[in-house]
Amino acid sequence: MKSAITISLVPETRNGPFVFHEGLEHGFQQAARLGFDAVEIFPASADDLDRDELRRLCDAHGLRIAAIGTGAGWVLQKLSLVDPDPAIRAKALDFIRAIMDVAEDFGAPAILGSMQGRWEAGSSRDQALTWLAEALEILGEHAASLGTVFLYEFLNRYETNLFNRVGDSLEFIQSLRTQKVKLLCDLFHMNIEESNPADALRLAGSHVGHVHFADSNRRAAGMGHSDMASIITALREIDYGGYLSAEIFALPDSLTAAEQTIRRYRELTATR
Ligand code: LER
Ligand code: MN
Repeated sequence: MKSAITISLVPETRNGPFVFHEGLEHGFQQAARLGFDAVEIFPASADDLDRDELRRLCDAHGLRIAAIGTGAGWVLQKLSLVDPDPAIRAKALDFIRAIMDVAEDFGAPAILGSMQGRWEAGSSRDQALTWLAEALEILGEHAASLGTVFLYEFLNRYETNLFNRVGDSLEFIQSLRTQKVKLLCDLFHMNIEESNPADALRLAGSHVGHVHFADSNRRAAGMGHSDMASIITALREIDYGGYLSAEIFALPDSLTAAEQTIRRYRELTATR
């Protein structure tokens, strides 16, 4: 397993679950200093990402990009893949594809979290799931053409009414023709929704593509009451070799959250 820490470039998410908020240079510097393997970036859009700058930062700091989030399409523009308006769904797809194209240059996948949206009065769950499936087929095939995967993140019930748990999400992605959609398992959402997060990870098995490493209260691992040791055991059992990426609140502050994350990551992954 590998460690990663989040950098948000979106001022509107200052109080959201991201550790660093002071720009790429600062985030890369801190991540490298603390010994993380990679950073996960949350940009306002693909236009926020300058390939040359990212290349320079990765090389200068010896870091990789673990993944790139697309949630700002929802936060800033209210774009969703299940909006009843076809023009908005098309814009949402373009927004995500543009981020995937940059991410691919760094061997990183893009994430679909908040932009999956939710079904509202005026549409139906079945209709929303049909739109979501259509979008994931397109994005999965786009990922295949780029030689990467696409990450679908199920969220807790307060953030989406589409999929909240591994079981349903797994069944859904396995019903797709594309094989390139993997699950992003966010331990914060799982703590709310799963009866046993470790067993849920075992169920997801080889379909786990990325993990958001957060404690029960969305603080750094060790600052809440999740049983992280059992979660790491489950990830080992399924041979998970991807990232534990800290998508957490910068509490009590960015540096403390980052230091606690890497300390706990090392403790958990040191023993076999
Ligand atoms: C995105 O990764 C996520 O977990 C959502 O809760 C949006 O904050
Ligand atoms: Mn997440």
